[in-house]
This record gives sequence, C-alpha cells and structure tokens, in this order.
Amino acid sequence: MADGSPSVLLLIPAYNEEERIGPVLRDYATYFREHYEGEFRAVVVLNGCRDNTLGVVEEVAKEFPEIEPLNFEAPIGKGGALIEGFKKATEAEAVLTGYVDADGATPAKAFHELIKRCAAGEADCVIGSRWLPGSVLHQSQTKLRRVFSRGFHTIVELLFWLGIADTQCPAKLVRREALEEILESLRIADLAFDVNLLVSLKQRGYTIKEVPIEWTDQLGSKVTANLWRVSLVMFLSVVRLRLVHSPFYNWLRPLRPLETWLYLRLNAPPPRPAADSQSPALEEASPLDSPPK
Ligand SMILES: Nc1nc2c(ncn2[C@@H]2O[C@H](COP(=O)(O)OP(=O)(O)O)[C@@H](O)[C@H]2O)c(=O)[nH]1
Ligand SMILES: [Mg+2]
Repeated sequence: MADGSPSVLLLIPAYNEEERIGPVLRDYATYFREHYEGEFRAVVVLNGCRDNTLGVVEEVAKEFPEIEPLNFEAPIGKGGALIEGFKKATEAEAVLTGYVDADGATPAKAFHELIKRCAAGEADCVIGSRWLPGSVLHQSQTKLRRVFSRGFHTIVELLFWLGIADTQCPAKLVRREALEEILESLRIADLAFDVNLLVSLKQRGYTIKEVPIEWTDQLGSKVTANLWRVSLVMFLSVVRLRLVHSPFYNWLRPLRPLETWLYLRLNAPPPRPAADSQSPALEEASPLDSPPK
C-alpha cells in the first residue's frame, strides 16, 4: 500500500516545556515545508502546564499556521495528552498520525524516515528504536536510566511477548485505519502509554515495524528526575494492562476506586475509564494535587 506523501499529523505532548519547545517546533515546521510534499500539521497537546508553554506555542503558530496548541488545564499525563491528540487526529482524518517529544530528541529528518517507511506500506505502525543496530545516539540516556529502561523492557517482554526492543522510544507513527480501531482501547495515561498502544495494535493483528533511529537525549528530563516513582507507576500500568486482557479482569473491577486512589497517591494520572463505564469523566477524575511527572 504505497502512498507517496500522505497527510501527516504530528502530536507533541508538552508539560512545562517553555524552555525547550520553541526551537523544536520551528525546526519541524521548517524541515517539513522544505522536504515534504504532502500535508503536514502538528498539534502540541499541553497538559497542566504551569509555565508559559502555551504562549510559546501560540507565538510559533503565528509564524507557522500548520502548528496549533491543544490545551488541557488538568495534568492529564503524557499518555492522556496523546489519547486526546489521537482523538483529534481521527477527526482530522490524517492518513498517518505520529508523535515525538517536545525536547527535540528525535530530529525532524528521523521522523520523516518513519513516514517514508509507513507510506511505503512497510507496516501499519512504524516505531523508532534506540536499541537496534544502526541507531545513531548522539547523546544516550544516563546509565541509571538505561538500567531502568532495560528492566522495564524485560517486564514488558515477560508480560506481552511483543518482541520489540524499544517500546518506549517516543517516535511512533500509525495509519489511520489502525488508529481508529484501537482508539477506544487506549487507556494508560502515564508513560507506559506506548505499551498500551503497541499491545492494542498487535492484538488486532496490525503490523508494527521497529526501525533504528537517530536520537539525542536532552537535558531537563522530568522522568529521570523522578525515576523511581515514574518507574513504579509504569510497572503498575503494564501489570494492569496485562490483567485487563486476562480472564480475571471482571473480578477485579470492584477494585477500581482503590486503583484510582493509588495512582493519585503516586501523583500520576489514573488510567482512563471506558466510555461506557460508570466512572466519572477523566477531567473530573484527576484531582491531582500537583502535576504528574
Ligand atoms: N514527565 C511528563 N512528561 C510529559 C507529561 N506530559 C507531557 N510530557 C512530555 O513527555 C515528553 C518527555 O518528557 P521528558 O521529561 O523529556 O522525558 P524523557 O525524554 O523520557 O526523559 C516531553 O515532551 C514532555 O513535555 C507529563 O505529564 N509528565
Ligand atoms: Mg526528553
């Protein structure tokens, strides 16, 4: 299914990114104006920012109208921001929807490579990998972060048998048909969101291709600064995801309030309730004292 330059919607989740996001948005917009024939749009999904990220994005958007902010006052988490962005993408009918971080770790050219692979019909979802031979790491993550990353990878492999070397690389691209089908099953609002996305795609028989990527780890990570707590939340989320897809899930439903309490205690965004559930809507269900990391 080759399609030269399909329309692309790029999501950029942003939480307190006033320092880092401006140049990244300009680089992406300039690159795609110069190198991409198809339609390119970028939506920055802000969640609970307490700095001037919105002002910075609005300023860039005046110069580059293909960029727009989507602002949530509540700290809905990186996964929550991506879920909202994906909903918007299906409404906008972009052929391909992807995401990268706001800090420029993935250069525009590297994201363009994912688009070329997806447009060439290599897979329904193409994801960058920092762990495959051929990846170019100008700056790696800290050693401790890499140890945690490999630990998380092992747990994810044991739980889901995905066979993916780097589930967490924030450079991913999905075809619209696949996205539409899995949208309702995307629930994880924290940083384990990527696993939710990949498991949902795989369960529905969509193909995922992992390709080596160019990556520069950036200073100022909020994840590395809160590594133990973030890792615990991610662990909880993948175990939860495994249980959701097990026969025991119905027995566990009554524990939902306990689960929400636990996430809030960990200062993390709770998983989103199902559309048909009796749980309150997300915005009301996230009375976090302070934004999640
Ligand atoms: N930690 C955190 N990051 C978020 C959140 N929402 C969006 N993000 C974005 O997630 C991306 C990765 O964050 P970063 O701190 O650079 O983490 P790292 O690159 O994984 O070390 C950035 O674009 C953040 O702005 C959130 O609620 N918490
Ligand atoms: Mg980063």
